[in-house]
Amino acid sequence: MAWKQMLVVAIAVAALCVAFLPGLAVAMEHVVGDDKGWALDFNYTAWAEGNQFVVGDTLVFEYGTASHDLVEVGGPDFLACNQPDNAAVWTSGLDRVPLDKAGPRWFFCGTDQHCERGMKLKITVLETAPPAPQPKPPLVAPPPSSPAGKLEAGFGEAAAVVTALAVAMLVL
Ligand SMILES: *[C@@H]1O[C@H](CO)[C@@H](O)[C@H](O)[C@H]1NC(C)=O
Ligand SMILES: [Cu+2]
Repeated sequence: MAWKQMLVVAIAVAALCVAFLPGLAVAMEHVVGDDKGWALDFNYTAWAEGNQFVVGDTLVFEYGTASHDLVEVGGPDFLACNQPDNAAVWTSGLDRVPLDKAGPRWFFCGTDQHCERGMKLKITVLETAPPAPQPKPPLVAPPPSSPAGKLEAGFGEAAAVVTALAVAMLVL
């Protein structure tokens, strides 16, 4: 393949990426507990409900190492606040936990009775980010042009790609 053709293909791929970028998720860092960090007297259940966790994201636990640590366990040990010998333990005070697989993860503080006092976090990691919520439909009946509107939106993306290709060919 000539280098010019290869360049056109590369530009087309780049244009496609840009056209569909809004649909791609960006890896997120979640500071557990927000400004409260990893601490007592915070409802981590409610915090988890207000966040979305996707594979590739990272949990960041911030805490004073004199008072707290971080332990990851399985579901039954989480319920019982039991720290088995083989549990993963972090103690840096600024622990970054990569969410590398989908499914539930269970964490608690292994200090004193902190787990029993609610210093525990269960999250569910999603394989991919769910689609952004659609805007609420208007209360009045939707105009009959709705499907055409969708078609136009799709056409807009296709047009962007075609335009990028045309520009690429003109330039080369
Ligand atoms: C924490 O928040 C969850 C969800 O909002 C709620 O069901 C639960 O009762 C709260 N726990 C405490 C100890 O307030
Ligand atoms: Cu603690």
